[in-house]
Amino acid sequence: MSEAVQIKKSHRLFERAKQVIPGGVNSPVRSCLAVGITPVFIKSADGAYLYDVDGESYIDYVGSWGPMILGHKHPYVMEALEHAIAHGTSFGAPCPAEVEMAELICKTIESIEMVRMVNSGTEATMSAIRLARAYTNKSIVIKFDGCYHGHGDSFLINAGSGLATLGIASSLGVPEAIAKLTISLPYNNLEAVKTAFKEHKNIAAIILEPIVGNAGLILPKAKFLEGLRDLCTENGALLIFDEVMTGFRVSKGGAQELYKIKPDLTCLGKIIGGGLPVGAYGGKKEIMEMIAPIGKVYQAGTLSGNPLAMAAGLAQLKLLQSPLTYKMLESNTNRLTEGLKAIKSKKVPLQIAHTNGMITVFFTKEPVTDFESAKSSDTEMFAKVWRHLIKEGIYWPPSQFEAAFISTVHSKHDIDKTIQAFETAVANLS
Ligand code: HOZ
Repeated sequence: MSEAVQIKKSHRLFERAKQVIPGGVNSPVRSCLAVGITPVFIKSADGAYLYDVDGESYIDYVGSWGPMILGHKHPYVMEALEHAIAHGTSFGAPCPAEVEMAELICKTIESIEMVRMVNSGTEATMSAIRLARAYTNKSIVIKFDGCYHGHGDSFLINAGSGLATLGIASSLGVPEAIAKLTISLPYNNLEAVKTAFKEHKNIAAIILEPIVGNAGLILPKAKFLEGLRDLCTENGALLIFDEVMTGFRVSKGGAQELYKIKPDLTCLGKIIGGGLPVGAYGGKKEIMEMIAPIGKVYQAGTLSGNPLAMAAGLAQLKLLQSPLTYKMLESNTNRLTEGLKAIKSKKVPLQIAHTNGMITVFFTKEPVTDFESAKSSDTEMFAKVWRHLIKEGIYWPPSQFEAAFISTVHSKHDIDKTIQAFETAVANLS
């Protein structure tokens, strides 16, 4: 790609943006601060590709941070959206599509008997812990280091994603009284959770990404999720799975289907909006019926169940009912994983973690099993590789602490080109 052109338009936009948007971006990671360039501004997307304002194209492994399982601008999703938009953009009143959406989610994810739509994953997780606190009449929430559950006050403690990317453990502005109600423990460490339950009688819930995507990709060790399930049941706490990135991606029924664990509550997000702003939380009827207007846990939203978001999301979820989708996703993920694992370098240590549709390349000797080991990754090496990839027309997440997303429409050629670009980048490091 021609750098001169990129600097011209994207750079000019970024300069304007910085005057009126904090840091020039509406979400920190996309600023590309961690990889040492100014961001490219995207004009459009199609299939597995992003197109920037300077006319350059990129093979996209961000996929809007998860929802683009079928690629950008899928014709069926676009048609559903066009049909819905002809009827209006927002009603602030119930609409048929939200009923269909709730039915489809309850049918697909076994642990969800009732579901409430919201507008983002952040809203879903914030609402889920309020509900857990009300149901258990307890206050403390356990989360795990490196997991990210959106930017609610209770979750910004040793969190992954943008906080890890910027190298900050927690956010200013979270009152100590609220932070004190969150215990953050090492992921994959069941003993630490057992100790916490012994020390605190007031634990309302454990919330986690059953497969971590926000510290880079980290898989649960055998029996970790099962152990959490048992500890919650024994101690009268709720188990909340944040499946914003894994729901409908790692398998149709999410990580809970893959690992056969039934959480009490599940948080969903962008994937069920097909790229429009959506979130949802759901679970056992007995718990969900505590929500207003029938129960006394208050939560509301003008744009919740928005007809456009429901139309796009429903179209995507209907397509995802086909097992073929997951076979394609698996085959694409395996091709990329095997290609990257075959890269040999004596000087550059690589750890490659993957699950269906998600992958992370860590630059460390240690196997990555928790946030500490993820942080042992050489972020300078990551940044150098990233800069090579973007020059080669590959849009990889601009942070070591984010998973990359693979779609069904990445072609063999796209994937092989990506492997080749990684190989050259790694060779340049040695
Ligand atoms: N923290 C988000 C992904 N885990 C990134 C959001 C964005 O920049 O759009």
